[in-house]
Amino acid sequence: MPSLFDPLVAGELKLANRVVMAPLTRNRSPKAVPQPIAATYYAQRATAGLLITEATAISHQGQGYADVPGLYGADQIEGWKRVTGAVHEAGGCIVVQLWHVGRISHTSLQPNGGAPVAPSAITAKSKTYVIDAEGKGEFTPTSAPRALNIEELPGIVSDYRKAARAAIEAAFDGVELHAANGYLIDQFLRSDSNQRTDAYGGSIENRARLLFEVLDAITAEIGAGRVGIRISPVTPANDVSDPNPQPLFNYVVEGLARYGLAYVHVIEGATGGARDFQQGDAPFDYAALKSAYREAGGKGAWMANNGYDGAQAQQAVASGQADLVAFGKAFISNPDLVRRLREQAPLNDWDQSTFYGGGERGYVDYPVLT
Ligand code: 8OZ
Repeated sequence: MPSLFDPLVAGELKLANRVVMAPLTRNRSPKAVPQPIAATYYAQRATAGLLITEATAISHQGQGYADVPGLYGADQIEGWKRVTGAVHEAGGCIVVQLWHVGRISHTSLQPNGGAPVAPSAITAKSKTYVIDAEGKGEFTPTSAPRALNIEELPGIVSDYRKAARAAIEAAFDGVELHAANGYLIDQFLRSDSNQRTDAYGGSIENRARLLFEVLDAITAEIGAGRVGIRISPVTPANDVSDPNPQPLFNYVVEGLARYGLAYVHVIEGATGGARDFQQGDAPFDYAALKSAYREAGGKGAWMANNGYDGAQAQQAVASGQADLVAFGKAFISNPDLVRRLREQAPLNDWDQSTFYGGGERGYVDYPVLT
């Protein structure tokens, strides 16, 4: 029986164990550039089998929160090089999560103060995080978006491609495509936020078109074995919904099977909330989702996420339900989470007030076991 603490090869990624650090937004990158302290933060957690960075904007247009990092300028690549260098020095493996927020943004964060972009001009009932002139962070309603013109989509695909290239320049081991949590790609997938009448709206095939065009571009650029993807079939995060998620996401994973990806990362239920959260008439069947992927020939590692504790994660891996399990908040407060899970040691509590923005406190000062 496989254990959470066994090594795993996922595509081109060689992982020391099955414990993954989930992507976690921390808002500590002024001007979208990761600071030296980010190298300390990630290196402290390098005993994870895989580190997935916080969501990282592929372009200025793709940014939706204050002080989140990007991966489209030379200074950002230099900032990330410090992180990858420190993680590799500590023996870790790290991929960067590629992010375009779509409509989850604010005019103050967009190029020339413009409207955020979306599949359709529908405002999300959601909030974003901005920092005011005095440096105080606050959550504020997202701005009304404008619908993307079909001629603009190749430019967005190209931005993803360039970010994947930049990831390799910055010495990342690979990338994770963020197709979850109600951001741009998920806005295209779900019928409530996508009311387009062109080739990118309507049918499931049309709504998934942008996702596959982006994957075509990224995998051509850096090789599919260095690419993972994150999906969240039923999350209501950022005001997305679909009345019939099972056929939609079964279609998505069947399409993923043809690439030879490193992994498929699935948020079960409501992001950061209930794992049995439901959209549509029936509970979502995650086992059926995984079977659809495997039956279509998908060989990537299957990564489960959302509120697993150590025993549940071990059980998921031992039973074959998942190959990898990603932990979020527990990794913020336990840099040595792998050791603590292995020794069944108590975990430090997290301090929610230091999740978004700030400095060292709640970032690099959580204690490890002695
Ligand atoms: C929390 C706060 C801001 C962004 C996600 C990137 O949900 C995020 C995010 C989470 O995927």
